[in-house]
Amino acid sequence: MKQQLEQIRTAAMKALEQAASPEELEALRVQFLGKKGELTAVLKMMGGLSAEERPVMGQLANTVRAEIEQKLDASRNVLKAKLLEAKLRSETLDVTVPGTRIPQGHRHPMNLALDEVKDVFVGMGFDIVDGPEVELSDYNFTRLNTPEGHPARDHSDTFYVTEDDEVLLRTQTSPIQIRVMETQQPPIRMFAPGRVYRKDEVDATHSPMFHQMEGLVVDKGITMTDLKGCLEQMVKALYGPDAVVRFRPHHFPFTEPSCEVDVQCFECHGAGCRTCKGEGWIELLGAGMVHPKVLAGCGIDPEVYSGFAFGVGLERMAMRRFAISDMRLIFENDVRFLEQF
Ligand code: 2NL
Repeated sequence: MKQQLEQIRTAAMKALEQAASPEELEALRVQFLGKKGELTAVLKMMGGLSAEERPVMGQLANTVRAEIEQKLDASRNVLKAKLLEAKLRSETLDVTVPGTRIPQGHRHPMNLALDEVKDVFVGMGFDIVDGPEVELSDYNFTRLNTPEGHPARDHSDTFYVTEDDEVLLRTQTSPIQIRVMETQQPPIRMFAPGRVYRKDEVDATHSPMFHQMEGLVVDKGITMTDLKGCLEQMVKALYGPDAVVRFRPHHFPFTEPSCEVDVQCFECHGAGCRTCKGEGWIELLGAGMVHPKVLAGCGIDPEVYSGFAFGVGLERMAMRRFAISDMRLIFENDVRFLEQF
């Protein structure tokens, strides 16, 4: 029996030394010390021993059990330390490894151009206002002194949404201003950029969806002088303090008088070149004094108040600003194009 106990001790010590995981250790504990384990099996045979031998073997068995338990604890601790070390090693962070560069986007050239213009008018105290793209014909045309039968209302030019032609995709940003004048008494100083829609075929200078920006000032005593000063200020802010501005008579149904505003060609200074197509001038925008009928139609007394308004095409402005030759590039969103800005 003594020999058996010694064997169990030797086998247990060797096995515990070699155990590689907590699961293995547990299996060994069951194998040697468990209820059906080897040590228990030997102790069960104690009954067959003599009275002198029994306490001696009992003590030896207890010593072996204690030694195995001690070794189990020791092995457990060694394993734990090893596992921790391995975990730490596998999770080390090398702070000197170069980071992964995350590609960063940027603003679209249209937004860059719009922001420049917005800044000018915010600087002059204008509110930036938004409005619906699906509009009433009434707001888009009739109240802008463009009655039924006017060519601008033709089905070949306008996307109507309803059979009765009462609802459409706005063809200009002016209805935003009608909505403001209708709900707000002067003084009004507002700037309204947004998408507009017209039935145009796509080519280098046309798109069925494009962007306009319109400005409106209404107050007591507003005159053509205010219009000229304000727009001259805008052109100089965008094209430099030496820019030369020209006002040319024109016609719009919603303004009277109306004009178009040109800037002297910044390439040839008026001589005529490719940039200005030999004209010496580049057309920038349309403007005018708000028609009294339009003011009255919004509940603003034209005997008391007057105002000026202007409209600019944003694509044309962005194309000039960034020397973009084809409008389709603006909408296609080819990254090879966008990356240039
Ligand atoms: C252009 C010309 C213009 C306006 C827009 C306007 C709006 C109201 C009343 C009167 Cl509510 N006028 N807008 C006035 C003159 C010209 O746009 O060539 N746009 C691209």
